[in-house]
Amino acid sequence: MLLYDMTVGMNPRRVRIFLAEKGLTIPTRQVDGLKRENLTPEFRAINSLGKVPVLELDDGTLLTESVAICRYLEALHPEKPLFGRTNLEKAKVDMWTRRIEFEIVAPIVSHFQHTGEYWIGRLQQEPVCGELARNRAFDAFAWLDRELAGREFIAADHYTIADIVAQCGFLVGKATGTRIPPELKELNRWYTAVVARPTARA
Ligand SMILES: N[C@@H](CCC(=O)N[C@@H](CS)C(=O)NCC(=O)O)C(=O)O
Repeated sequence: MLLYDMTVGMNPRRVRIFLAEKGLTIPTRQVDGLKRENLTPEFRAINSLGKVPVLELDDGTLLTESVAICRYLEALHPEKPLFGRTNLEKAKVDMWTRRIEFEIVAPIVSHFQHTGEYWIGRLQQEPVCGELARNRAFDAFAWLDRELAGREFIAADHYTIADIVAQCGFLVGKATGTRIPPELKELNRWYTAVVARPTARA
């Protein structure tokens, strides 16, 4: 197996944290986004969308999408389940992972894409869309803060892929102008705990 990785990227970080939580290591190859290595014809032959992560299997199969890669690795290494244990827990982990992707991560990324220097010349930037995304992000942060009252983790009574997806999103927000407001006590309590895990810097 070979993992195409980008150290600063949010989505490859999900896979690295997932691997670290499982105690697994996979050979990696760095793709430099600043040098636009992800947009070369060679890399587009690996992922036509020009995005990382990509997991290349020993038979040459190419798997993209960070959560799909993690799900495949979970099937190979079920110990320390990060996608839920029971049928109901698995459904809840799915539910929360999707809620986090759409409600939390999407506006954080959209704000970054419409305002960040990295995206100049890569995407059409509209400052007003950045502002709307920022407002949407903060509304969603307040919603998640309310949801987390009395709960240690997002989807289950233990750490799951939903927490990983969320913490990687908030890390992007911290660097790009959608940091968690200090008054959101539950969300800050959860975030402080997940980023203190030994795997958070993977
Ligand atoms: N939905 C995909 C998103 C992949 C993605 O957007 N990757 C980013 C890194 S975080 C990327 O390759 N960005 C480079 C670019 O678009 O220039 C996933 O979950 O893997």
